[in-house]
Amino acid sequence: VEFEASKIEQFDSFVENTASVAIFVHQNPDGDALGSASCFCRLFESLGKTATVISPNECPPYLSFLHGFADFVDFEKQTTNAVNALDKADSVLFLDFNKIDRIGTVQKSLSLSGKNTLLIDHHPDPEEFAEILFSNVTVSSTAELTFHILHASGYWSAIDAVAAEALLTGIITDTGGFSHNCSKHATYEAVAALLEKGADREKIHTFIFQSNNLNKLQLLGNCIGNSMRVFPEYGAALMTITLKDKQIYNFSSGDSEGIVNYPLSVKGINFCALFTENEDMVKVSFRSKGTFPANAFSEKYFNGGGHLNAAGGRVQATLQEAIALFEKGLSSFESELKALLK
Ligand SMILES: [Mn+2]
Repeated sequence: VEFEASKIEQFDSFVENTASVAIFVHQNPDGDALGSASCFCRLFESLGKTATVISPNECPPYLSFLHGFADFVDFEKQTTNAVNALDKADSVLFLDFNKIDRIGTVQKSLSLSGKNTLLIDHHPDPEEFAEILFSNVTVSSTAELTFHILHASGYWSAIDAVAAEALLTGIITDTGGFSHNCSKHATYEAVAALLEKGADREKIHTFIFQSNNLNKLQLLGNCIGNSMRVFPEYGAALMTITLKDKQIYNFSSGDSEGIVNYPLSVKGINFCALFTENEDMVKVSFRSKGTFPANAFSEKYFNGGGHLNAAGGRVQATLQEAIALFEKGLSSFESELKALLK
């Protein structure tokens, strides 16, 4: 991953000119967003600067091993803290999202005038809401892109094992433990350099993939065993988590992480969706194999977007209406879906 020298100079002066930074991640932040945020937190602290990570909503407890997690500010629950941190900040860093509405209602409190702003992201077609934009869709994750920037910058020597571990967490989670979005050698160069810094891969693996609670495993069982509907003619499948399921399985945010991927393990299923029912809307996650554009499907029917093989969206409708919309979408993408079945 190459950068123009002037871009790296911009990054270096962003860090240098920062005394206090507010770091924003997207709603329902994942290991990539919070891993990248945690790395920057550590870096700014080690340089004697103040960093506050602000999440639009709750940070999932499975990531609580990340450095600084206890101090990450949940905008919904700690609005005053978040607004104070933003007021004090002379710089704002946006991580792992391409559209400003990914931070939800936080937008209303976000005044950027007089502040230095930087966006680092790997989603396609970013809006230009920051002065300095690092956007690259060929990398596995924002964490990997952050690595390449830091490695090219004057700050690589300031990265310690703690910061490296946070970045490795982002790479591991966004690739599903090195199963997707990781066919480029640059990803492994990043991994090698982070291991050399002392990042503990086994520890991350244990926290991310071997710290399940029983409810979560049983929710997965319900999704696959009871809720799954297969559409063999399209090579597609859907699963649901209803409000009632949330009660039964004592659902908390992050519990559905990874569930959407399971139908793709079946030969002949190339596209799948997980519908999560909420009081006011239905949230949908999509996964696909090969060339099928999960992002275009989500954009057209579910006000969403994302990557070719991993996308998300939402719709203000009942669960039944959302499923009907999915079926309508399948028939409109019939030729693309059937091409993959040959
Ligand atoms: Mn990401």
